[in-house]
Amino acid sequence: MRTTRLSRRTLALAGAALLTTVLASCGSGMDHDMPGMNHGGASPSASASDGHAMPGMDHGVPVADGAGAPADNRSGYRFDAAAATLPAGQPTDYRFSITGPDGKPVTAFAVEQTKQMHFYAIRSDLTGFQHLHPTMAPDGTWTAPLTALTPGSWRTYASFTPDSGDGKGTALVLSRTVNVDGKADAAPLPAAATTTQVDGYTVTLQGTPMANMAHPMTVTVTKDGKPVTDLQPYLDTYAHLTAFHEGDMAFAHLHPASEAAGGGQGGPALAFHAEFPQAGNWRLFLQFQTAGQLHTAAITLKVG
Ligand SMILES: [Cu+2]
Repeated sequence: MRTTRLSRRTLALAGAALLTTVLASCGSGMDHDMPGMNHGGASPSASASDGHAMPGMDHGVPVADGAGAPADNRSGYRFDAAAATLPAGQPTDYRFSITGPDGKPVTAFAVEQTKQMHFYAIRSDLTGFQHLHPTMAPDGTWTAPLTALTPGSWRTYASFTPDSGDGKGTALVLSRTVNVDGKADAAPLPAAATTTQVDGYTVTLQGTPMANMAHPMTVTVTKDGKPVTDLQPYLDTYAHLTAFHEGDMAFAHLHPASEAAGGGQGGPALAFHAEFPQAGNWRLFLQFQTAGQLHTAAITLKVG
């Protein structure tokens, strides 16, 4: 699989419910009933909230993840892209902007996990994962330098928190489709597994998440049968875990239970708060760093 550049962040399709409220509750006091938040109809559950009252969680800004089918607008914010079609087989700049409820491009974004904008691209068969940090021009136009894309139907995701206007402090994930020219060969989704390999590392998942329930999950990294204990902070944690749902391509970001303590001594076990908004197969991408190099492991997880 393709490994892209560094990054990390918080994610999940905003707009849905549980995740949004649950994660908002561990931020800095953001209320789940704040205007502009789109809950998609579900209501928070006390048990899920309890699962988040963990020591060591400290999101610098309110984190409001949500979940649901991908959408290009939520809570009055719209994700506009310059092109609906991109060329295959070559690096391509993907330009986009976020329009706010006032109809103007948003230019003020809160920094989350060291970045104002976290951007993802993935093909409809959940291959080709890219996680980038675009740069913004003064007029609010973002440019994400995508590496070469394979032909087919793709989705892009913009994950951000406006720092002004009606939606200030509301974490959102908006998504668009984009077609890449050429004949598409869809790859079958690899079968669900609990372990996978990347760059000589073995990544093992523990936990049996259920849809719409907060659930702890642990990722363990080993190499040659030995625990890996030299994980470096990747942005502000030791690993970044994002997931995409087979079929509708819903997006989820799994929050680490604690931030990186600093230095290069993370691992081998990393705890996450797993909460998947839907049952079914999810393709997980775990990104971690050792010796200055980013590794991206992919694994299919079946959520009951
Ligand atoms: Cu990121």
